[in-house]
Amino acid sequence: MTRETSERLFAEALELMPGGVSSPVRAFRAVGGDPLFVERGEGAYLIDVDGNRYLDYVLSWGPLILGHAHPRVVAALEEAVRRGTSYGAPSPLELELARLIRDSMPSIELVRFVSSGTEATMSALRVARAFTERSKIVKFTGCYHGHADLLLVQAGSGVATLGLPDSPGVTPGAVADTLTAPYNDLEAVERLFADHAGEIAAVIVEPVAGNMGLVAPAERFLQGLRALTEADGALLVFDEVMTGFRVHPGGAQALYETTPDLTTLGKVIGGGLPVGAYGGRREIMELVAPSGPVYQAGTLSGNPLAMTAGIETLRAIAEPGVWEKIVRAGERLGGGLGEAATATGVAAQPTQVGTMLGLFFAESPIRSWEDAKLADTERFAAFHGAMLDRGVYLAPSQFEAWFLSTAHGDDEIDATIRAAREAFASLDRGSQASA
Ligand code: HOZ
Repeated sequence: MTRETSERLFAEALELMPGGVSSPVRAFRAVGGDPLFVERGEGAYLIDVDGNRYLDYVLSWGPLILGHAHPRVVAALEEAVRRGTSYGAPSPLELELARLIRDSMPSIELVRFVSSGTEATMSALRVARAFTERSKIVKFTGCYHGHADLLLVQAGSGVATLGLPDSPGVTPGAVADTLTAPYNDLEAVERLFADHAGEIAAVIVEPVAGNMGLVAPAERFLQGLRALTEADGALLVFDEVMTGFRVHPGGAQALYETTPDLTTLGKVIGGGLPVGAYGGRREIMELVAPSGPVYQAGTLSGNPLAMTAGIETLRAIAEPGVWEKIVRAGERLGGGLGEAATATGVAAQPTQVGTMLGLFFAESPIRSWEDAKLADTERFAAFHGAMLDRGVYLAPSQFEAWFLSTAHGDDEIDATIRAAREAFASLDRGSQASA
Protein backbone atom coordinates (compact mmCIF):
# COMPACT_ATOMS: atom_id res chain seq x y z
CA MET A 1 0.00 0.00 0.00
CA THR A 2 1.69 3.21 -1.12
CA ARG A 3 0.77 6.60 0.28
CA GLU A 4 3.14 8.60 -1.90
CA THR A 5 0.60 11.16 -3.07
CA SER A 6 -0.62 11.81 0.47
CA GLU A 7 2.99 12.26 1.59
CA ARG A 8 3.69 14.72 -1.21
CA LEU A 9 0.51 16.70 -0.53
CA PHE A 10 1.27 16.83 3.18
CA ALA A 11 4.72 18.26 2.46
CA GLU A 12 3.02 20.95 0.35
CA ALA A 13 0.36 21.51 3.01
CA LEU A 14 3.04 22.21 5.62
CA GLU A 15 4.06 25.22 3.52
CA LEU A 16 0.50 26.50 3.38
CA MET A 17 -1.24 25.74 6.67
CA PRO A 18 -0.09 25.46 10.32
CA GLY A 19 0.92 21.84 10.81
CA GLY A 20 -0.43 21.13 7.32
CA VAL A 21 -4.02 20.69 8.52
CA SER A 22 -7.25 22.55 9.24
CA SER A 23 -7.69 20.95 12.69
CA PRO A 24 -4.88 19.64 14.92
CA VAL A 25 -5.61 15.94 15.63
CA ARG A 26 -5.82 15.24 11.89
CA ALA A 27 -2.06 15.73 11.59
CA PHE A 28 -1.32 12.23 12.98
CA ARG A 29 1.17 13.72 15.50
CA ALA A 30 0.01 11.29 18.20
CA VAL A 31 0.45 8.18 16.07
CA GLY A 32 3.30 9.17 13.76
CA GLY A 33 3.39 9.14 9.99
CA ASP A 34 1.60 11.49 7.64
CA PRO A 35 -2.16 12.02 7.40
CA LEU A 36 -4.08 10.53 4.50
CA PHE A 37 -5.39 12.95 1.95
CA VAL A 38 -8.89 11.90 1.02
CA GLU A 39 -10.15 11.70 -2.51
CA ARG A 40 -13.71 10.61 -1.68
CA GLY A 41 -15.97 8.82 0.78
CA GLU A 42 -18.40 6.01 -0.08
CA GLY A 43 -20.64 4.50 2.59
CA ALA A 44 -18.40 3.02 5.30
CA TYR A 45 -15.24 3.65 3.26
CA LEU A 46 -12.75 6.43 2.61
CA ILE A 47 -10.65 6.37 -0.55
CA ASP A 48 -7.37 8.25 -0.38
CA VAL A 49 -5.59 10.11 -3.17
CA ASP A 50 -3.38 7.05 -3.79
CA GLY A 51 -6.44 4.90 -4.43
CA ASN A 52 -6.28 3.02 -1.09
CA ARG A 53 -9.62 2.07 0.42
CA TYR A 54 -10.15 2.20 4.19
CA LEU A 55 -13.01 1.22 6.44
CA ASP A 56 -13.72 4.51 8.17
CA TYR A 57 -14.41 4.77 11.91
CA VAL A 58 -13.80 8.52 12.05
CA LEU A 59 -16.79 9.44 9.89
CA SER A 60 -15.81 13.09 9.89
CA TRP A 61 -15.50 12.88 13.70
CA GLY A 62 -19.06 11.73 14.20
CA PRO A 63 -21.55 13.48 11.92
CA LEU A 64 -21.85 10.80 9.23
CA ILE A 65 -24.20 8.37 10.95
CA LEU A 66 -25.52 7.34 7.50
CA GLY A 67 -21.99 6.88 6.13
CA HIS A 68 -20.36 8.90 3.38
CA ALA A 69 -22.43 10.34 0.53
CA HIS A 70 -25.66 8.62 1.53
CA PRO A 71 -27.92 8.72 -1.56
CA ARG A 72 -30.79 10.24 0.39
CA VAL A 73 -28.66 13.09 1.73
CA VAL A 74 -26.94 13.64 -1.62
CA ALA A 75 -30.25 13.79 -3.50
CA ALA A 76 -31.74 16.26 -1.02
CA LEU A 77 -28.63 18.43 -1.18
CA GLU A 78 -28.57 18.40 -4.99
CA GLU A 79 -32.10 19.65 -4.97
CA ALA A 80 -31.45 22.19 -2.21
CA VAL A 81 -28.32 23.67 -3.76
CA ARG A 82 -30.30 24.68 -6.85
CA ARG A 83 -32.44 26.85 -4.60
CA GLY A 84 -29.38 28.72 -3.31
CA THR A 85 -26.61 28.02 -0.84
CA SER A 86 -27.38 30.60 1.83
CA TYR A 87 -30.17 33.11 2.41
CA GLY A 88 -29.26 35.02 5.54
CA ALA A 89 -33.00 35.01 6.19
CA PRO A 90 -35.34 32.48 7.79
CA SER A 91 -36.36 29.39 5.82
CA PRO A 92 -38.93 26.65 6.60
CA LEU A 93 -36.03 24.17 6.82
CA GLU A 94 -35.02 25.60 10.20
CA LEU A 95 -38.49 24.90 11.56
CA GLU A 96 -38.38 21.34 10.30
CA LEU A 97 -35.01 20.59 11.88
CA ALA A 98 -36.03 22.36 15.11
CA ARG A 99 -39.15 20.17 15.31
CA LEU A 100 -37.20 16.98 14.69
CA ILE A 101 -34.78 17.94 17.46
CA ARG A 102 -37.51 18.90 19.91
CA ASP A 103 -39.45 15.69 19.21
CA SER A 104 -36.35 13.67 20.15
CA MET A 105 -35.18 15.90 23.00
CA PRO A 106 -38.21 17.52 24.65
CA SER A 107 -35.93 19.47 27.04
CA ILE A 108 -35.07 21.67 24.03
CA GLU A 109 -38.14 23.90 24.02
CA LEU A 110 -36.38 26.61 22.01
CA VAL A 111 -33.31 26.16 19.83
CA ARG A 112 -30.83 28.51 18.17
CA PHE A 113 -28.87 27.20 15.18
CA VAL A 114 -25.21 28.16 14.85
CA SER A 115 -22.38 26.88 12.66
CA SER A 116 -20.19 24.81 14.98
CA GLY A 117 -20.09 23.03 18.32
CA THR A 118 -17.67 25.62 19.66
CA GLU A 119 -20.18 28.37 18.96
CA ALA A 120 -22.93 26.32 20.58
CA THR A 121 -21.11 25.75 23.88
CA MET A 122 -19.77 29.28 24.27
CA SER A 123 -23.19 30.74 23.50
CA ALA A 124 -24.99 28.34 25.85
CA LEU A 125 -22.69 29.38 28.69
CA ARG A 126 -23.24 33.06 27.92
CA VAL A 127 -26.97 32.51 28.32
CA ALA A 128 -26.45 30.46 31.47
CA ARG A 129 -24.42 33.28 33.01
CA ALA A 130 -27.04 35.84 32.02
CA PHE A 131 -29.92 33.76 33.35
CA THR A 132 -28.33 33.01 36.71
CA GLU A 133 -26.53 36.37 36.97
CA ARG A 134 -23.50 34.38 38.12
CA SER A 135 -20.02 34.07 36.63
CA LYS A 136 -18.44 30.73 37.43
CA ILE A 137 -18.72 27.58 35.39
CA VAL A 138 -17.65 24.05 36.21
CA LYS A 139 -16.16 21.77 33.56
CA PHE A 140 -14.54 18.36 33.82
CA THR A 141 -10.91 17.54 33.10
CA GLY A 142 -10.57 15.76 29.77
CA CYS A 143 -13.96 16.97 28.54
CA TYR A 144 -13.73 19.10 25.44
CA HIS A 145 -16.32 21.71 24.58
CA GLY A 146 -14.69 23.39 21.61
CA HIS A 147 -12.01 26.02 21.64
CA ALA A 148 -13.68 29.08 23.17
CA ASP A 149 -11.29 30.74 25.63
CA LEU A 150 -13.28 30.05 28.78
CA LEU A 151 -13.38 26.32 27.99
CA LEU A 152 -9.76 25.71 27.04
CA VAL A 153 -8.94 24.53 30.53
CA GLN A 154 -7.67 20.98 31.00
CA ALA A 155 -9.49 20.16 27.78
CA GLY A 156 -9.63 16.83 25.97
CA SER A 157 -9.46 16.11 22.22
CA GLY A 158 -6.54 17.81 20.42
CA VAL A 159 -5.31 19.57 23.56
CA ALA A 160 -5.03 16.21 25.34
CA THR A 161 -3.73 14.40 22.27
CA LEU A 162 -0.91 16.84 21.72
CA GLY A 163 -0.22 17.11 25.46
CA LEU A 164 -0.57 20.89 25.29
CA PRO A 165 -0.74 23.08 28.35
CA ASP A 166 -3.79 25.30 28.51
CA SER A 167 -3.46 27.37 25.38
CA PRO A 168 -1.22 30.43 25.15
CA GLY A 169 -3.32 33.37 24.03
CA VAL A 170 -6.04 32.58 26.56
CA THR A 171 -5.74 35.29 29.19
CA PRO A 172 -5.91 34.47 32.90
CA GLY A 173 -8.99 36.68 33.05
CA ALA A 174 -10.80 34.58 30.45
CA VAL A 175 -10.51 31.43 32.54
CA ALA A 176 -10.61 32.97 36.02
CA ASP A 177 -14.20 31.80 36.46
CA THR A 178 -13.69 28.29 35.08
CA LEU A 179 -13.54 25.63 37.79
CA THR A 180 -12.62 22.02 37.08
CA ALA A 181 -13.36 18.65 38.59
CA PRO A 182 -12.42 15.11 37.52
CA TYR A 183 -15.07 13.40 35.36
CA ASN A 184 -17.23 10.94 37.31
CA ASP A 185 -16.19 12.51 40.63
CA LEU A 186 -19.38 13.78 42.19
CA GLU A 187 -17.71 14.53 45.51
CA ALA A 188 -15.30 16.93 43.82
CA VAL A 189 -18.29 18.78 42.36
CA GLU A 190 -19.94 18.84 45.77
CA ARG A 191 -16.82 20.48 47.16
CA LEU A 192 -16.86 23.12 44.40
CA PHE A 193 -20.47 23.94 45.21
CA ALA A 194 -19.62 24.13 48.91
CA ASP A 195 -16.70 26.48 48.25
CA HIS A 196 -18.57 28.63 45.71
CA ALA A 197 -22.18 28.49 46.87
CA GLY A 198 -24.36 30.82 44.84
CA GLU A 199 -21.52 31.70 42.43
CA ILE A 200 -21.71 28.91 39.87
CA ALA A 201 -23.76 29.70 36.77
CA ALA A 202 -23.51 26.26 35.18
CA VAL A 203 -21.96 22.85 35.15
CA ILE A 204 -21.14 21.80 31.59
CA VAL A 205 -20.47 18.14 30.91
CA GLU A 206 -20.14 15.70 28.05
CA PRO A 207 -22.71 13.27 29.46
CA VAL A 208 -20.73 10.48 27.83
CA ALA A 209 -17.17 11.73 27.49
CA GLY A 210 -15.96 11.33 23.91
CA ASN A 211 -12.89 13.53 23.82
CA MET A 212 -10.66 11.60 26.23
CA GLY A 213 -11.47 8.39 24.41
CA LEU A 214 -14.97 7.12 25.15
CA VAL A 215 -15.78 7.11 28.87
CA ALA A 216 -19.28 6.34 30.13
CA PRO A 217 -20.73 8.17 33.12
CA ALA A 218 -20.63 6.26 36.41
CA GLU A 219 -23.97 5.20 37.80
CA ARG A 220 -25.85 8.18 39.25
CA PHE A 221 -23.13 10.67 38.17
CA LEU A 222 -25.38 12.65 35.83
CA GLN A 223 -28.32 12.43 38.19
CA GLY A 224 -26.02 13.65 40.96
CA LEU A 225 -25.02 16.66 38.86
CA ARG A 226 -28.67 17.37 38.27
CA ALA A 227 -29.41 17.33 42.00
CA LEU A 228 -26.39 19.48 42.91
CA THR A 229 -27.09 22.13 40.27
CA GLU A 230 -30.76 22.28 41.17
CA ALA A 231 -30.05 22.62 44.87
CA ASP A 232 -27.70 25.57 44.24
CA GLY A 233 -29.72 27.31 41.53
CA ALA A 234 -27.05 26.62 38.87
CA LEU A 235 -27.85 25.33 35.39
CA LEU A 236 -26.89 21.93 34.02
CA VAL A 237 -25.60 22.05 30.45
CA PHE A 238 -25.24 18.80 28.54
CA ASP A 239 -22.76 19.12 25.71
CA GLU A 240 -24.32 16.61 23.33
CA VAL A 241 -22.41 17.82 20.26
CA MET A 242 -20.96 14.32 20.06
CA THR A 243 -23.55 12.22 21.90
CA GLY A 244 -26.71 13.76 20.43
CA PHE A 245 -28.32 11.18 18.10
CA ARG A 246 -25.25 9.00 18.76
CA VAL A 247 -25.72 7.27 22.13
CA HIS A 248 -29.52 7.20 21.87
CA PRO A 249 -31.98 8.84 19.46
CA GLY A 250 -32.89 11.15 22.34
CA GLY A 251 -29.26 11.76 23.31
CA ALA A 252 -27.57 10.93 26.59
CA GLN A 253 -30.34 12.80 28.38
CA ALA A 254 -32.80 10.10 27.28
CA LEU A 255 -30.39 7.22 27.82
CA TYR A 256 -29.58 8.28 31.38
CA GLU A 257 -32.98 9.84 32.11
CA THR A 258 -31.55 13.16 33.22
CA THR A 259 -32.99 16.45 32.00
CA PRO A 260 -30.49 19.28 31.53
CA ASP A 261 -31.49 22.94 31.44
CA LEU A 262 -29.52 23.57 28.25
CA THR A 263 -28.15 21.26 25.56
CA THR A 264 -25.58 21.85 22.87
CA LEU A 265 -25.65 19.93 19.60
CA GLY A 266 -23.65 19.65 16.38
CA LYS A 267 -22.22 16.85 14.25
CA VAL A 268 -25.15 14.45 13.43
CA ILE A 269 -27.75 17.23 13.30
CA GLY A 270 -25.88 18.67 10.30
CA GLY A 271 -25.50 15.34 8.48
CA GLY A 272 -21.91 16.22 7.51
CA LEU A 273 -22.37 19.94 6.88
CA PRO A 274 -21.16 22.62 9.31
CA VAL A 275 -23.76 23.11 12.03
CA GLY A 276 -24.26 23.55 15.73
CA ALA A 277 -27.21 24.34 17.97
CA TYR A 278 -28.01 25.21 21.54
CA GLY A 279 -31.33 25.11 23.24
CA GLY A 280 -33.29 24.27 26.32
CA ARG A 281 -35.89 25.64 28.67
CA ARG A 282 -37.99 28.37 27.12
CA GLU A 283 -37.51 30.86 29.98
CA ILE A 284 -33.72 30.58 29.59
CA MET A 285 -33.58 30.62 25.78
CA GLU A 286 -35.92 33.61 25.64
CA LEU A 287 -32.99 35.65 26.90
CA VAL A 288 -31.28 35.16 23.51
CA ALA A 289 -31.47 38.13 21.12
CA PRO A 290 -33.75 39.28 19.62
CA SER A 291 -36.28 37.99 22.15
CA GLY A 292 -33.89 38.93 24.96
CA PRO A 293 -30.66 40.89 25.54
CA VAL A 294 -28.06 38.10 25.25
CA TYR A 295 -26.34 38.74 21.95
CA GLN A 296 -25.36 36.00 19.55
CA ALA A 297 -25.53 35.99 15.75
CA GLY A 298 -24.08 34.29 12.67
CA THR A 299 -24.03 34.87 8.90
CA LEU A 300 -24.43 31.18 8.03
CA SER A 301 -26.60 30.20 11.01
CA GLY A 302 -29.53 28.02 9.90
CA ASN A 303 -27.83 27.48 6.56
CA PRO A 304 -30.27 25.77 4.17
CA LEU A 305 -27.80 23.11 3.02
CA ALA A 306 -26.85 22.19 6.58
CA MET A 307 -30.51 22.14 7.59
CA THR A 308 -31.33 19.88 4.62
CA ALA A 309 -28.59 17.36 5.37
CA GLY A 310 -29.57 17.37 9.04
CA ILE A 311 -33.27 16.84 8.32
CA GLU A 312 -32.60 13.90 5.99
CA THR A 313 -30.19 12.36 8.46
CA LEU A 314 -32.52 12.61 11.45
CA ARG A 315 -35.45 11.30 9.39
CA ALA A 316 -33.39 8.34 8.16
CA ILE A 317 -32.24 7.24 11.61
CA ALA A 318 -35.80 7.51 12.94
CA GLU A 319 -37.01 4.85 10.48
CA PRO A 320 -37.93 1.52 12.06
CA GLY A 321 -35.00 -0.75 12.85
CA VAL A 322 -32.28 1.66 11.68
CA TRP A 323 -31.07 2.73 15.10
CA GLU A 324 -31.13 -0.81 16.50
CA LYS A 325 -29.01 -2.03 13.57
CA ILE A 326 -26.21 0.47 14.23
CA VAL A 327 -26.23 -0.24 17.94
CA ARG A 328 -26.03 -4.00 17.27
CA ALA A 329 -23.02 -3.34 15.03
CA GLY A 330 -21.48 -1.35 17.90
CA GLU A 331 -22.07 -4.15 20.38
CA ARG A 332 -20.59 -6.73 18.01
CA LEU A 333 -17.56 -4.56 17.36
CA GLY A 334 -16.99 -3.74 21.04
CA GLY A 335 -17.34 -7.40 21.99
CA GLY A 336 -15.14 -8.52 19.10
CA LEU A 337 -12.38 -6.07 20.01
CA GLY A 338 -12.45 -7.31 23.59
CA GLU A 339 -12.22 -10.95 22.50
CA ALA A 340 -9.44 -10.21 20.01
CA ALA A 341 -7.43 -8.43 22.72
CA THR A 342 -7.91 -11.27 25.20
CA ALA A 343 -7.05 -13.91 22.59
CA THR A 344 -3.80 -12.13 21.77
CA GLY A 345 -2.93 -11.34 25.39
CA VAL A 346 -3.14 -7.58 24.98
CA ALA A 347 -4.32 -5.44 27.90
CA ALA A 348 -7.03 -3.35 26.27
CA GLN A 349 -10.31 -1.84 27.41
CA PRO A 350 -12.90 -1.40 24.65
CA THR A 351 -15.79 0.90 25.55
CA GLN A 352 -19.10 1.29 23.74
CA VAL A 353 -22.20 3.40 24.22
CA GLY A 354 -24.78 3.31 21.43
CA THR A 355 -23.05 4.02 18.13
CA MET A 356 -19.77 5.24 19.70
CA LEU A 357 -16.77 3.20 20.78
CA GLY A 358 -13.36 3.65 22.31
CA LEU A 359 -10.29 1.54 22.93
CA PHE A 360 -7.81 2.14 25.72
CA PHE A 361 -4.57 0.23 26.06
CA ALA A 362 -4.84 -0.16 29.81
CA GLU A 363 -5.16 -2.89 32.42
CA SER A 364 -8.27 -1.55 34.14
CA PRO A 365 -11.45 0.26 33.13
CA ILE A 366 -11.14 4.00 32.54
CA ARG A 367 -13.41 6.36 34.49
CA SER A 368 -11.76 9.75 34.04
CA TRP A 369 -9.06 11.73 32.26
CA GLU A 370 -6.79 11.00 35.22
CA ASP A 371 -7.15 7.26 34.31
CA ALA A 372 -7.14 7.79 30.55
CA LYS A 373 -3.85 9.64 30.44
CA LEU A 374 -2.12 6.61 31.98
CA ALA A 375 -3.20 4.42 29.05
CA ASP A 376 -0.37 3.38 26.73
CA THR A 377 -0.25 5.88 23.87
CA GLU A 378 2.73 4.21 22.17
CA ARG A 379 0.86 0.96 21.99
CA PHE A 380 -2.14 2.79 20.56
CA ALA A 381 0.10 4.39 17.93
CA ALA A 382 1.45 0.98 16.90
CA PHE A 383 -2.09 -0.43 16.79
CA HIS A 384 -3.30 2.53 14.74
CA GLY A 385 -0.55 1.99 12.15
CA ALA A 386 -1.21 -1.77 12.02
CA MET A 387 -4.93 -1.13 11.45
CA LEU A 388 -4.21 1.44 8.75
CA ASP A 389 -1.99 -1.09 6.96
CA ARG A 390 -4.96 -3.47 7.10
CA GLY A 391 -7.31 -0.91 5.58
CA VAL A 392 -9.00 0.36 8.76
CA TYR A 393 -8.95 4.11 9.42
CA LEU A 394 -9.22 5.00 13.11
CA ALA A 395 -9.02 8.43 14.71
CA PRO A 396 -5.30 9.15 15.07
CA SER A 397 -5.48 9.44 18.86
CA GLN A 398 -6.46 7.15 21.71
CA PHE A 399 -8.30 10.14 23.14
CA GLU A 400 -10.92 10.32 20.41
CA ALA A 401 -14.02 8.18 19.90
CA TRP A 402 -14.79 5.68 17.11
CA PHE A 403 -18.05 6.18 15.24
CA LEU A 404 -20.35 3.77 13.42
CA SER A 405 -22.84 4.30 10.62
CA THR A 406 -25.71 2.49 8.94
CA ALA A 407 -23.19 1.55 6.24
CA HIS A 408 -21.13 -0.56 8.67
CA GLY A 409 -22.71 -3.97 8.06
CA ASP A 410 -21.73 -7.43 9.29
CA ASP A 411 -18.99 -7.77 6.67
CA GLU A 412 -17.36 -4.53 7.73
CA ILE A 413 -17.54 -5.40 11.43
CA ASP A 414 -16.12 -8.90 10.82
CA ALA A 415 -13.30 -7.45 8.71
CA THR A 416 -12.50 -4.94 11.45
CA ILE A 417 -12.38 -7.59 14.17
CA ARG A 418 -10.10 -9.75 11.99
CA ALA A 419 -7.83 -6.77 11.35
CA ALA A 420 -7.80 -5.89 15.06
CA ARG A 421 -6.82 -9.43 16.02
CA GLU A 422 -3.88 -9.30 13.61
CA ALA A 423 -2.97 -5.80 14.75
CA PHE A 424 -3.05 -6.80 18.43
CA ALA A 425 -0.94 -9.85 17.63
CA SER A 426 1.60 -7.67 15.85
CA LEU A 427 2.24 -5.53 18.96
CA ASP A 428 5.38 -6.06 20.96
CA ARG A 429 4.20 -8.00 23.98
CA GLY A 430 7.34 -7.13 25.92
CA SER A 431 6.14 -3.63 26.77
CA GLN A 432 2.60 -4.57 27.72
CA ALA A 433 3.18 -4.49 31.44
CA SER A 434 3.50 -0.71 31.25
CA ALA A 435 0.01 -0.35 29.75
N1 HOZ B 1 -12.30 18.12 18.07
C1 HOZ B 1 -12.70 17.19 17.08
C2 HOZ B 1 -12.91 15.83 17.60
N2 HOZ B 1 -12.98 15.65 18.97
C3 HOZ B 1 -11.69 17.14 15.99
C4 HOZ B 1 -12.26 17.58 14.74
C5 HOZ B 1 -11.32 17.50 13.55
O1 HOZ B 1 -10.11 17.48 13.71
O2 HOZ B 1 -11.82 17.47 12.48
